[in-house]
Amino acid sequence: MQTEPIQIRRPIPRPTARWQADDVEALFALPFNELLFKAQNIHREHFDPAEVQLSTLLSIKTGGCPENCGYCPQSAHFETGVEATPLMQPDAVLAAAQRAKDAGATRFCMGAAWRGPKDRDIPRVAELVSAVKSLGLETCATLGMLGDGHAEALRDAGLDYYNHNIDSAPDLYGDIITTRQFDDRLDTLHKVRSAGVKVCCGGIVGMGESRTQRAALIATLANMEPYPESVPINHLVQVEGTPLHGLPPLDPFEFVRTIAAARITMPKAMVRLSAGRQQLGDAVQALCFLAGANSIFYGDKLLVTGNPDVDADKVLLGKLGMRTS
Ligand code: SAM
Ligand code: DTB
Ligand code: SF4
Repeated sequence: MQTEPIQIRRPIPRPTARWQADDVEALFALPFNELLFKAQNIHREHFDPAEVQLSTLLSIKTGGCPENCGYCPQSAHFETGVEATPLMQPDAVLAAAQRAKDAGATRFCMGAAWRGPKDRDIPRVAELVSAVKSLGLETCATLGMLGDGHAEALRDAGLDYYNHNIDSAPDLYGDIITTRQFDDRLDTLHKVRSAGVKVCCGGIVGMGESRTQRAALIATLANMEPYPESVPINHLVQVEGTPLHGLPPLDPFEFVRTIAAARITMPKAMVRLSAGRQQLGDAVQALCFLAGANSIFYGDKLLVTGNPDVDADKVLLGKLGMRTS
């Protein structure tokens, strides 16, 4: 009698996340020196450890934002004293970009306090992107949630990077912002990737999150396919009038650990020391470079809050023997 060959049913291989949040938390739990040693070794496989990249920010449209991000001084929901302004004119943006280039920046990031641009805003921002690109700078924009076709139009104007942060671990997001969902962020990030624009995506620490949530933030970034080319790690700048003002400060070593975890899990990304450098001070920033940070926001201002001034940064980088790339 003819018998049917036995069918061996193998389980269909499913893609597994590169990083489990538990594994990232285990990195955080390493003895500090061991974590930094591991991060520095990985850093050296991919980068010159003495090099740092400089990005300058400009707020091209400030304040009056309809979103209620609990950390943000530009939200119209909170009394922070930030005045709303219209979108800047191209000549003023070009002059700021030229100053940034003269000071040594290689990337220029334009930020707008929008929930997202309207269709009619896109040609105006595209004009700004082309103008900045014509100076030979890398261009980045952060405008909120993008609609269909926006990323493509900005790409065609010369946009190299789009910044859109996930900001927190998914399970903390709803405590910080209620006017949009975590998945809205992923949707815009998908649009940016699909258009072939490079992704700048990171988060904020010091928002009252647990270590488990810091690890989950890093794991979420590291599991993106592919992970972001640029990863800005912001230390919350507490601004009076915002709901997150008055939180107990984060232990600075936790900030350094977060940088190290980002470097280990995203070995080839530019890991940027972003908001909060003024509060961190020189010694903690030096530890962050040891932990694998290789980029900073450079210039006297972030979007509306302060940043170490250019001269102070030149002195710090000089003392550490770091070169700009
Ligand atoms: N409106 C756009 C958006 O939210 O994507 C772009 C500008 S928004 C100011 C860009 C990022 O700045 C936020 O995602 C957040 O990570 C960071 N940010 C804003 N306020 C901050 C603060 N007080 N401290 C640290 N980072 C902050
Ligand atoms: C990012 O991750 N941090 C920058 C940039 N991307 C747009 C913004 C920091 C803002 C800090 C508070 C302020 O000055 O508004
Ligand atoms: Fe608006 Fe962006 Fe600030 Fe949120 S972070 S309030 S979206 S400017």
